[in-house]
Amino acid sequence: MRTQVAIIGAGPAGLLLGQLLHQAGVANVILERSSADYVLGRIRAGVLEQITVDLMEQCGVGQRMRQEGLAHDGIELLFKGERHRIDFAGLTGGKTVMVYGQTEVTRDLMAARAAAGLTTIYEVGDSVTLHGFDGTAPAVRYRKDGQEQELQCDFIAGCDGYHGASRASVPKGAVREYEKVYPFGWLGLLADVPPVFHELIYANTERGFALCSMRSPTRSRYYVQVPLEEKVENWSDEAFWNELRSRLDPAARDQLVTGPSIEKSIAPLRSFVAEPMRFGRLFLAGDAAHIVPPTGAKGLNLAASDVKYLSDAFIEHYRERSAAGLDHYSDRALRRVWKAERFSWWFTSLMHKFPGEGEIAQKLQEAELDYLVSSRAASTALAENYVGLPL
Ligand code: RFL
Ligand code: PHB
Repeated sequence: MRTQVAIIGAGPAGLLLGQLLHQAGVANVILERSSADYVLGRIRAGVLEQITVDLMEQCGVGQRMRQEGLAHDGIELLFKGERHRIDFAGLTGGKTVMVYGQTEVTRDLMAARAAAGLTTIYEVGDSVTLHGFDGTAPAVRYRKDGQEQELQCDFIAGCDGYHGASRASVPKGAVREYEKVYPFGWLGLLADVPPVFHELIYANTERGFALCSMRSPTRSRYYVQVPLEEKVENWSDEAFWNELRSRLDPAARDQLVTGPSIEKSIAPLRSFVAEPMRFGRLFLAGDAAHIVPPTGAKGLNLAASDVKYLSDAFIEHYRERSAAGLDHYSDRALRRVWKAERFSWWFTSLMHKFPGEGEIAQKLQEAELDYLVSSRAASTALAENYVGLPL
């Protein structure tokens, strides 16, 4: 089999790239380790920047998002037992974010891909190997239904997440990796109960961080910070609700509606960047190249901005026979990546309890939060990063 761009991974990065390329007449095939249902079953991101919303529209998959997504023009910060609003729209000249789950983004993109008759090969397991990307004739080999197959291509797009095969195929000396692992995780719970509040609440408490988010007016997503070694089996739904309640302000505590969990999982928190994001004819995008802790809601949005830069570069290559966009891809993407890394690290550091740091750390965080909500300059810095820096 032969195609122009071989895409590894059918997460948001791979699916979005495939759709943008297809719309510009660039042929592509996606190889995915797992099944479509498995990919859809992972509960992850919930907040889309306008840039991501615009890309979904550009792909022709904006309709359901427009109907069911929830536009949010602010968030609430809870500290010292009180909530303070950050007015995104007022501080950024009307900018907002969209609450629409990653599962729905992925579902819409998968449906559009199937409707366009594009090839996605699911369930190739860990068989994918990358060849010849340092030369002019790259290829991807994989096993499907017990048969060895080869996909020849002009370029490979590695959209296969943090644990994927793409970055792992690059010779060790050619890539520099920067990493910070945080000493805690997020225990998340999804339930069909109305959200405690119509906006997201980010809470700094002496018991640790908590986040109240949502997927719809009837489906809530909540997180509490837990020690890194914590096991999800040790958390009954009741224990989760009690812990969450203990981290809320009295008004939110009164409003909290609990119910059985649909999903419960623990995510570790990490900051990670691989430089560069291009190796000959292999280009990395999304979590394959970088990870942010989820506090800033940036992971999916960075995958989207990478894909915007990369699809523009591929399209320019095929239309104009120009390598300029491809040559600039890594530098352009990394500039935006590092700013989102900085923001996510800062917001994580401000909102979480770090083991062993003592009472002074809590006091310093509270002083910074107090400054943040009382200074227009500081609030604006938070708002403009949260809604997304320009492309
Ligand atoms: P994905 O989604 O990991 O998709 C990669 C795909 O590649 C497949 N794959 C392979 N395929 C073939 N061969 C191999 N060898 C392969 N290895 C892997 C995988 O099966 C998978 O289908 O990466 P992508 O597309 O780059 O998308 C990135 C986002 O998923 C991620 O950044 C976000 O989920 C991060 N994130 C959030 N981002 C936001 O923008 N806003 C948020 O509110 C937000 N909240 C979150 C989050 C991530 C979280 N967790 C669980 C880490 C909340 C949480 C709790
Ligand atoms: C979510 O709804 O899953 C979510 C929202 C905001 C974040 C992280 C996760 O910062």
